[in-house]
Amino acid sequence: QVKKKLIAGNWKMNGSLAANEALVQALRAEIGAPGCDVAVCVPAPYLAQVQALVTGCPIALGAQDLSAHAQGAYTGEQSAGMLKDFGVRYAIVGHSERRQYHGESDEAVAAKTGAALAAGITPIVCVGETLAQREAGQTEEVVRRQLAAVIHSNGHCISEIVVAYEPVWAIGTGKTASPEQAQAVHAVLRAQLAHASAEAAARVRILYGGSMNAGNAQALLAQPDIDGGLIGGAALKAPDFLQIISAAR
Ligand code: 3PY
Repeated sequence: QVKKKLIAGNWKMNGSLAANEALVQALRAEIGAPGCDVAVCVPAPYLAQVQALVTGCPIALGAQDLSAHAQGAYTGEQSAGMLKDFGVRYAIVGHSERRQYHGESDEAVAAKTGAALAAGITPIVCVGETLAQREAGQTEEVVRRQLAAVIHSNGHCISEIVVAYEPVWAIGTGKTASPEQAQAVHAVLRAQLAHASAEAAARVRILYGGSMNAGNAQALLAQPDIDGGLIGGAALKAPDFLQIISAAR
């Protein structure tokens, strides 16, 4: 059985009430019945707004992060339960911007993955190497280490996650991994999932992220182990995001 692809927009820290409404209305007007799953991962203050905007259309709501904790003295954080209250279906965890600017370790990312799974939110677990690591020939070792931490502490429900391979050197830089470069890493991740369980290898969608856009989406999505995209800048432009969704049919 062929997996349905997933196209998830990562709005990052962009948007406003007015801009979000215009963007979602433009998507709603054209999206029709997409042949893939679609999500938008929005800044936390706009979850309620976007939850209302996507009601009745095939766009799922996503968050960009969540706390590993259920509640308590964690100023500034949001729990999986709170996200569930707003209809959140997906949560990005371990985006490289969180790993880089907020010091999130592999263990922290694994704990957040567990918190999402426990609440019935699908975690989109991001892995990826820096330019220095790629040039040092460490790509495989880095992504395997990042995914291993998540598998190690969530092994029993690992087939419920989504993985996103986002080479750090391709994030927000306009540089994209070539379809062959991306496929090579996706195959490594697939093999690692297969080692955990055959079910995980078959079910887990491995998205490519890192400057996927309307121009390069088709070639990337044609690769055998690329099951969708986590889309940065192009997710903020309705025509571009719609074109990527069409490429994922
Ligand atoms: C990008 O495409 O730049 C992303 O980081 C998507 O998450």
